[in-house]
Amino acid sequence: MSVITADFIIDQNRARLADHREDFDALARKLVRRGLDAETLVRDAMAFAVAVPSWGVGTGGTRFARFPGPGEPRNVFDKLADCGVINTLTRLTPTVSPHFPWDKVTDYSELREVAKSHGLAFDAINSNTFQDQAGQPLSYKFGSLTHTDKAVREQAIAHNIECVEIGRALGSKALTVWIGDGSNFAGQSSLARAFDRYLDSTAAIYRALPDDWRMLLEHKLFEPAFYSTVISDWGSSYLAAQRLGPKAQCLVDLGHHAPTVNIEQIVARLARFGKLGGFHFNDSKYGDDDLDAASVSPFRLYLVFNELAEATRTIGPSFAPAYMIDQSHNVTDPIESLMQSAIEIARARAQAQLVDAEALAAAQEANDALAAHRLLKAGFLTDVSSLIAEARLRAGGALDPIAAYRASGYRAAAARERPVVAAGSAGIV
Ligand code: RM4
Ligand code: MN
Ligand code: MN
Repeated sequence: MSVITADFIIDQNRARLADHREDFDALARKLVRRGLDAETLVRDAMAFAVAVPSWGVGTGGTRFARFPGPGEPRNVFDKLADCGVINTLTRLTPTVSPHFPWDKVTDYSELREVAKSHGLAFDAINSNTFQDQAGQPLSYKFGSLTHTDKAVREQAIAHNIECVEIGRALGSKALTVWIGDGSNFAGQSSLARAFDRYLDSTAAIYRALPDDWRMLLEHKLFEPAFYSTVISDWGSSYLAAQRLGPKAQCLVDLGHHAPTVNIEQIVARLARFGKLGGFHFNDSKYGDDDLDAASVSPFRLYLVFNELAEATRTIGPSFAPAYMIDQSHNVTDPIESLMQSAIEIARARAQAQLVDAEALAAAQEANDALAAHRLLKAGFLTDVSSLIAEARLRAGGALDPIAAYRASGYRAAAARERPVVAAGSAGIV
């Protein structure tokens, strides 16, 4: 498999270096006029990282079809190789968030070593009780952790506990629990009892969680259930996290809300009460929850990071939500999409650091709505491309990761080495 070397990246950067210097120097001068130090901001940008989802490097699909791309990963080892490319070029994604049983292997210390050889470690483990696996004794057709049958619930609990065990071997410190449980008909299931069963089942998983682990409860408005979803919103996940205890926190997947919901406000609330555990970054317009981050609403992503910057200022360094991407790539090369998304996430974060928090607070106190709005928007209106590119450059990454990736011929080499996966199957992820 073709490896993207440091020399290749240096070579790729050479032709872009003079333009980059000019842009970065101009931005640094502009920032000085605003009382900001570019050097500090670059160092701050270099400290940022976001995990990539192991499932994101394969081509996704819809309910209607899946159109596989060339050189798709055939197994978790291929996935790690692809994730390694993303981090090598962007220097933003040193961890991978795996999904089980999709990424199951027999030897997890080997998997950890292979990840390490690609410069990667593992972030939050995702359990999967929204599908039936071959040979599985009991079906999740009517639910998993909230199923009416205790035996099904126990099977789902056991799977989550197994995920924790795997996670320990992989060096992870968090378990993300998303379930598809819900109903398609009014009256099909008891809304009250289904939530009670969720509390009981998650309590059993919680008891098996190591002390230094977090359990991230992920809510989703709808799909695959279309009438009711057990953990449909942040209220439900907050109630459960509150009931479970300090190791349980809420995970905000940006795509899991109704189109007009004020997500940044949810972020502010959860952070304020110590229950903001992590993110799944992506974007959405209507019902699809897995479009590329910032491809539809970059301003919303910026507003989310503005709340995160505010929470960091008030709470301090102990505030450390897990940042992960969760996307499904149907029409792009997944490696390109994930690199682009990681860069857009880093951009929104860097922009949010430019807000003059004191002046903003003063304008808010004085009820000067327009001044407050202009102060808030100042970061979003600043082009920080060269700042985040400088952070990448200093970390050994590419000035233009997507151009470098295209020049590397990685996908063509992967296509030669990895036989085409059979077409025609549908699937959301
Ligand atoms: C769900 C949810 C979960 C992800 C699966 C694949 O919609 O976002 O986080 O694990 O998709
Ligand atoms: Mn998600
Ligand atoms: Mn989703």
